[in-house]
Amino acid sequence: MKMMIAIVHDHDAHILLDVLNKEGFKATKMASTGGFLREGNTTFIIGTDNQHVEQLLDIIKENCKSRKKTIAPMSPIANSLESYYSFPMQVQIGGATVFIIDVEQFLKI
Ligand code: 2BA
Repeated sequence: MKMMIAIVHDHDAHILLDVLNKEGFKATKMASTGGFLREGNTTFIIGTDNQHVEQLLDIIKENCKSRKKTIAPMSPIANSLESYYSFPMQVQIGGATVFIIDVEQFLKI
C-alpha cells in the first residue's frame, strides 16, 4: 500500500476531490500554507493499493494546472531578512507536488 501526499493549488482542489470520489479513491483534504509564498494551498492524503498509483498520478496530472505567479518585492521590515528580496519575482507553481510513501501498516480501529 502507498500513501500519496499531494500539495495542489486551492483552485484545483474542488475538482480533484470530485474526480477522486468518482473514481473510488479515499482521500483527506487539508488546508495548508506554502512555506515560500505563505499563501493557502491544499494538501491531499490518499491511501491506495500499489496498482492504483499510476491511475492516481494521471488524475492529479489531468486536474492540477501549472501556474505562474509574479510576486512583488517584500520589505525587510514586514518580513524576516532571510526571505527579503528587492525585485519582482516570477515563480511557477505546481501542477502538484507529490510525495509517495510506502505504508508499513494500515489500520482502522
Ligand atoms: P510554496 O512554498 O509557497 O512555493 C510556491 C512556489 O514558489 C513553488 O512552487 C516554487 O516554484 C517557488 N519556490 C518555493 N520555494 C522557493 C525558493 N526558496 N526560491 C525560489 N522559489 C521558490 P512548487 O514547487 O510547485 O510548490 C508548490 C507548493 O508545494 C509549495 O508552496 C509548498 O507548499 C509545497 N512544496 C513544494 N516542495 C515541497 C517540499 N520539498 N516539501 C514540502 N512541501 C513542498
